[in-house]
Amino acid sequence: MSRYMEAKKLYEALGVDTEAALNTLKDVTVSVHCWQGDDVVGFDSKEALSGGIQTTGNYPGKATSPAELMADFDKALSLMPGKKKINLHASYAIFEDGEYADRDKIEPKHFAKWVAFAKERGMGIDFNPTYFSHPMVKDGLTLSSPDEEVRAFWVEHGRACIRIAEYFAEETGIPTVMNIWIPDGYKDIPGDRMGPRARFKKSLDEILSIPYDKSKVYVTLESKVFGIGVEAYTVGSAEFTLSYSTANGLTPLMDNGHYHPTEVVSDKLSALLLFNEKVALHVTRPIRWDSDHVVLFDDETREIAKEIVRNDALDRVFIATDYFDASINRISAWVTGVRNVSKALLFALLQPNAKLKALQDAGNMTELMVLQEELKTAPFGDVWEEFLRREGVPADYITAVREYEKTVLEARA
Ligand code: RNT
Ligand code: ZN
Repeated sequence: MSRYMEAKKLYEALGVDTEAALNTLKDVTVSVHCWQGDDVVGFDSKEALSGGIQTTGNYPGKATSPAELMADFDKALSLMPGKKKINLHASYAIFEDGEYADRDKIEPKHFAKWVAFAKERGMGIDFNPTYFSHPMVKDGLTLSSPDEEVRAFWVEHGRACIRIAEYFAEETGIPTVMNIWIPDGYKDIPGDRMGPRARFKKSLDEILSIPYDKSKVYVTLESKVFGIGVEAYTVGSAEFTLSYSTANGLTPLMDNGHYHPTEVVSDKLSALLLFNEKVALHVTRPIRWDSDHVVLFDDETREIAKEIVRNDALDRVFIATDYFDASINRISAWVTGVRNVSKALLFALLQPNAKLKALQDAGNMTELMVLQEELKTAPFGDVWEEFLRREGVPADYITAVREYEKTVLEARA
């Protein structure tokens, strides 16, 4: 009997249907961030990465043009099982023949190549206005700036991005998630905490006042507790973004690197799911701070996946990855992190969730602990390998990554 067939039997004894799990997983979409491929640099400006986010490392071979980024993304995609979307930032606009448009003036046509790329692969596109790495970020501020010229510039950027997001949805036939995150904040104790938040609120109102089809574009708002250089205060705090989302019919987005280190997103999901039709996630791995390490198959990633699965919310949670490691092979980083999101979802789908709930409701915490521990060493790997086999994706991906490194990445100057 094959290892999968044995695993299937063992899971059956635990009350778990592995076939149902595999069938569900193959239809779950994960939105893959494009910015792992070039250390969040983009194509529209020569500015260094700013906004309190940082890539560290100098691994050779990063993509420096649209053609390279697309080729690398393709390579990574070929090693990832399951359905995918591509998640772009506005800074990845593609200008041709010497033309250029600043962020307040970008148009759908500057993303036509990405649309062609996505359509050829049957993928949808998610989108992000880029409120960092740009000279109009003044004193670290964008939509909350007291300088009207700065604030107006970034409002126009937000509006331009909504139009582009709608174009993506129309072209691909798949709704676009457009996530707003601003880096605004202060390094040290502010003299006014409400003023910047009031201006951010006004800016969001102005951006969202343009008409757009809410069944095609889901605007999400991402919170953050602190960043490098904005340690004392961030304008887009959790309370601000949640309140704004709820009051204005947006979708809240939680990045699991954006909370105090002992807070966990896995515990927040059920609460948000009770009050929101949709919830969005940036799955990342913070080590001691919002360090954006490659996602691993670790406890919190599994716990997040369990909350999505056992609350029957696979079609209500927009799952996206958000990390950037420049110290290792970037294709490997991409594939490892995204595969781990799928792996965690499979792990969650292989839990006897009804049984676990029943044990809890019966107050039987003893057996709940014992069963949860037993499940950790159930033959999960055999079911995962079966998923890869059915998806036509190799279990060993480092061989393909090394081959690509030799033939493509090392040839880059
Ligand atoms: C920053 C946020 C944000 C960015 C990307 C590049 O802390 O997590 O989502 O990482 O938009
Ligand atoms: Zn994020």
